[in-house]
Amino acid sequence: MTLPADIRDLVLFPVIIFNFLFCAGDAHAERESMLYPAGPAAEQIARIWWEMLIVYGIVFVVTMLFVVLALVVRRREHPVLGSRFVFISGIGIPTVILVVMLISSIHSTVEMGKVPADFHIKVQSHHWWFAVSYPDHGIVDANEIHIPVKKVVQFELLSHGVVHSFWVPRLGGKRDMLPDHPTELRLAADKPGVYRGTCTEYCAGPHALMTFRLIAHEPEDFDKWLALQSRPPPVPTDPQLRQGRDVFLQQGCAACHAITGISESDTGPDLTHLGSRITLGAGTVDNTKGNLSGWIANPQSIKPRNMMPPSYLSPNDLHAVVEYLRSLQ
Ligand code: HEC
Ligand SMILES: [Cu+2]
Repeated sequence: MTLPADIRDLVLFPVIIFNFLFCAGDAHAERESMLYPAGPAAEQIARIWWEMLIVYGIVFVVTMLFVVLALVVRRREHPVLGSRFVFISGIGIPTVILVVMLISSIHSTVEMGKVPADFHIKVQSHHWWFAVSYPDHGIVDANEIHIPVKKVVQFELLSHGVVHSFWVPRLGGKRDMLPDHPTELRLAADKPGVYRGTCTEYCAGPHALMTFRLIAHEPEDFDKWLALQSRPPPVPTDPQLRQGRDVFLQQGCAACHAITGISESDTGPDLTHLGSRITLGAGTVDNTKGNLSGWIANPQSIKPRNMMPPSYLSPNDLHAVVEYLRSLQ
């Protein structure tokens, strides 16, 4: 037996809500849902969400009771409830509820924008990855953002190309990333940890594989990280690493990728700190030796339709460039 489509949708609705509430993550995975807020902005958003769920849930139940009442009570000459009741419950009460909810959400939005920023980071989206820079410290990175905990970080957001959107569900709201028009967003994390961020505006191609990691450190660890990253990578002395660097410079990689001190292009992600990255391909796979070799040999097999062409390196050159990139911390 197949149910008519609208009945099926009605059945699906509670299933979706149930999934959203209870399956947003399992015990083994990170719970990357806005229902597990880890910062002040996200807490405000989660609070509004619960308020809305409860208030509108009550409205829904009460409305359904009246529907049932209308079905059960036999038609009479004179209506059971007069037109005054219809005006109050149909126009008066909804108007009050909507105005109260509107004021509550406007209030939260204003509060979120008011907090003064302690730290400044620029993020620019590209087809289909994120360039990250720390203008006050001269650090450039990609697909990974490091912040100190309990500090309000002001993100300046920009896009190279089409509209993308920046979202770290556990830390706050979404903000569009537009070409030629910087937008800003302030976020803070309460606890150290790795938070997943994503592009949340459909941007064609491998949009679903365009994520980043935001890593919140204790202040001392963050200072160590800053000091380490501000230094250019050491010139390799090991013969294999030297060979890897030469492959990087001579086989076209340097035409698209920057590594501080040896190349400058910003067509692809900056690779100065590739060795310390958690993922490859903007969150597509873990940064392991095997995945890195696979990525360089044929990035399209890992992230179809991304902008990096396959390379045709000899096994020996591939091995050398992998070792070299892994040495860049
Ligand atoms: C035509 C430009 C271009 C060339 C040439 C190129 N790349 Fe890329 N590369 C990219 C782009 C664009 C990305 C980002 C892909 C994505 O995630 O969507 C990328 C991603 C990468 C990544 C993953 C970085 C990360 O953080 O996710 C590595 C590693 C890499 N390239 C290494 C190389 C090496 C080694 C070579 C030379 C053999 C090379 N690339 C040649 C454009 C290029
Ligand atoms: Cu996108």
